[in-house]
Amino acid sequence: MMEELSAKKFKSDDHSEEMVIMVTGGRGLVGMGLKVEVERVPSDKERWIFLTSADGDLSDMAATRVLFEKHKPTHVIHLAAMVGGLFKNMKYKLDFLRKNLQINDCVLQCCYEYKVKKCISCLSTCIFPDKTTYPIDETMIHNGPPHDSNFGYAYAKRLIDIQNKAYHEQYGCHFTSVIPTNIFGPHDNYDLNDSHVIPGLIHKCYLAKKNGEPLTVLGTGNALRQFLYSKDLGKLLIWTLRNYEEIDPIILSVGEEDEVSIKEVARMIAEAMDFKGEVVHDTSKSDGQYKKTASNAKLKKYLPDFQFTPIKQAIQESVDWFVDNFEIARK
Ligand code: NAP
Ligand code: GFB
Repeated sequence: MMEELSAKKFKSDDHSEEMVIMVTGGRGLVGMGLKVEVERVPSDKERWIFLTSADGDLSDMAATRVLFEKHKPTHVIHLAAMVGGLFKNMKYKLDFLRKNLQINDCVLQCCYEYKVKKCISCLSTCIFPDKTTYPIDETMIHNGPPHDSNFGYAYAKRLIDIQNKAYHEQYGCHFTSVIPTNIFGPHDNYDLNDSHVIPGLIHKCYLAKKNGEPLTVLGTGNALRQFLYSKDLGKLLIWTLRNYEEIDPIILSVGEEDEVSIKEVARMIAEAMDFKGEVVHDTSKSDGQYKKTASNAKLKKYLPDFQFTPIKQAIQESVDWFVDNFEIARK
């Protein structure tokens, strides 16, 4: 079977037939941000399938093949992954490594076997070398070890870039990747211990307001991050699907000037929640990587006029979503 799949059979630019776009991890934070955008600007030529883990375990090759056989996607946006914030990454380094290696191997191999014309996977700016110069750009992924707090996740994600290159060079596959920064928005994971900082602080602030207690921010609050709203990422993923032809990855990030401290983010969340109580810092907890300032110059070259949602507005929308959907939110 491997022999039959020659490079010339992959025609990533042939959009004459209907595109069947299968999104793995379609019910997660990024998947739901993408879905909102797909529904806002539908195209007759595109049929979208948003998979959930209930549809099949993508760390299992047989189950993954069943999904590809059933849906016969022409395009795949691969979002499914074991995901978590700093503290979950610190606790489960081996699980992050193994689970994500397994999922990525199953999905990319099936994309090859089922002649998928284009696959877009999701890396993260936390996978870049810890000791580096700033700003980080797309050429620097493999230049040195990642921050120790999340090396399991980081190495599994780095290997997607290597897999994409190898599938391209050996079989001519058009598999590429995007590199978003720290993402937030509606449908996030609001778990109090394992989530990323924005959903974690939104949930804590909600409880602090309800119970008349202080809001506890973990760490010093001095760490710096570039945050990306899931709805903006949804728009950028559709652009990537329709327009981005490189195998090499592209960083999807707000500008370097839009980097904010965790302290500032906590303040914005408290304001959006109309929380008037005390904000305290538990400095016994880790700050993680101090910063991972990324350049969005490549993105800006392709899309000079792209407008990111202002962070205050995006945080307000995310807080409102959480308050309105408290009962059903993942937490
Ligand atoms: P998420 O909300 O946790 O969504 C990930 C989804 O993957 C989950 O909804 C889960 O499906 C699915 N999944 C996990 N294991 C699976 C398995 N074995 N089989 C099938 N499906 C499985 O995470 P996200 O934030 O949307 O992340 C999407 C992508 O963006 C990931 O590749 C992540 O690494 C990347 N990324 C995220 C961030 C961030 O800050 N969140 C930053 C950079 C990159 P169910 O919900 O149905 O169980
Ligand atoms: O979003 P986050 O967990 O991940 O943010 P990273 C961690 C930063 O927020 C640290 C501070 O500086 C924490 O000290 N922080 C303050 C909190 N309060 C909280 C809280 O209640 N919860 C959390 N989680 N943090 C992740 C990587 O790094 O970035 C992942 O570990 C992933 O692999 C993600 O790729 C994008 O930005 O530090």
